[in-house]
Amino acid sequence: MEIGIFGLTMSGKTTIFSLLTGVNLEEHAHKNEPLTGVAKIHDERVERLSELFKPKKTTYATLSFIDIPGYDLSANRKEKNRIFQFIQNADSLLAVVRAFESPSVPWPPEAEEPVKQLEIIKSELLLRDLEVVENRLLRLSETEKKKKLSPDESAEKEILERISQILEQEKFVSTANLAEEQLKRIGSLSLFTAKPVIVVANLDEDQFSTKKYNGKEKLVESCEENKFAYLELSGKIEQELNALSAEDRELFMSELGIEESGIQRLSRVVYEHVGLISFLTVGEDEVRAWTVKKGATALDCAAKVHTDLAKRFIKAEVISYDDFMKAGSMAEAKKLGLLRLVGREEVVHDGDIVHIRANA
Ligand SMILES: Nc1nc2c(ncn2[C@@H]2O[C@H](COP(=O)(O)OP(=O)(O)OP(=O)(O)O)[C@@H](O)[C@H]2O)c(=O)[nH]1
Ligand SMILES: [Mg+2]
Repeated sequence: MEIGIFGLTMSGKTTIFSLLTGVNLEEHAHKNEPLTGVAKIHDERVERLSELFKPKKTTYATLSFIDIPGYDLSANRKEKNRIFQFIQNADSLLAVVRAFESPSVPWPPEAEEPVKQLEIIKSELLLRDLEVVENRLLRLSETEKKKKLSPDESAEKEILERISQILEQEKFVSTANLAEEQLKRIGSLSLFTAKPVIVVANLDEDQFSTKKYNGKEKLVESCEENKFAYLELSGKIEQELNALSAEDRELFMSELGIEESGIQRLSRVVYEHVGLISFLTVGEDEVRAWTVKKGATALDCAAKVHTDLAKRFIKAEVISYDDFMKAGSMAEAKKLGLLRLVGREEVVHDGDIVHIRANA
């Protein structure tokens, strides 16, 4: 799963990327090449479990991010296509819009309001998809002139016609509630508007403390309409937080009235919005969060840990994080009957502690 960070130039993409991934900002600011990095998903449950088990190793879930070069409104077709290529490879998009005002950071005048920036981003994505869909439909209609379409081709044509209507109404494919099977048929087109989108408004310190900026209502409304996740943070404040010792950071955060940093929050929002959950494994060797898709079964979890474990699967012992913390230990949880023994088809939920029983 790779998340592409996308937005107009000078919106703070690289700042956010470097805070998420720890990749050094100075070396990469304003480079015109994409950068990939891995972000740790902040998870208090892992922290608490690690305090309890004191394992040799503690492993958090991670997500990969790509810092895509800024989308320059005045760039030529070739450059735009190059950027589209990076978007195409991403599974979901983190759209950064800039609300912070800084005379020292130049800004394209036609894009000042955050909602305007999001509109520009949206229309570029919509237009690109429309072009891809129309091209494909054209090809299918040419085939149809020569011979009868195969059942697969007919089904594809039908769904593409529907998508073309959706796009013409300036709606994202992700809002159309298409069935998994329909989406699979058009998977190879890698439609941009079918990808989950998370919008981050990058605020300055004042805006962050007052929770206000120009055009906020319109931006929030647009995110709701399009089913984009929406989140506010301040790249500047996050950078300052990042530079502090753990102790000073807590002090600064309590002054700001926040419990977790914006970047920690962002990592979790992205994780949830793209449909991922964590199951946990515990023990003296390692406490670990593992990433699976929502709806994953006990067998999927076994396969995640090791293919071999899935082959040898007998049963899984499952307990929710909250139940476990209530009990305080596995022995106590067992006594209280909180530990469930489940089969391979059982759906696992976010925060479940899972232990796979397997044949030797
Ligand atoms: N005042 C203020 N400046 C910021 C904030 N976030 C980023 N900046 C500054 O804005 C400039 C651009 O930030 P980047 O993170 O490089 O922006 P970008 O979107 O990656 O830019 P391009 O890659 O050139 O498109 C830098 O000088 C940052 O220091 C913020 O929250 N407040
Ligand atoms: Mg950048």
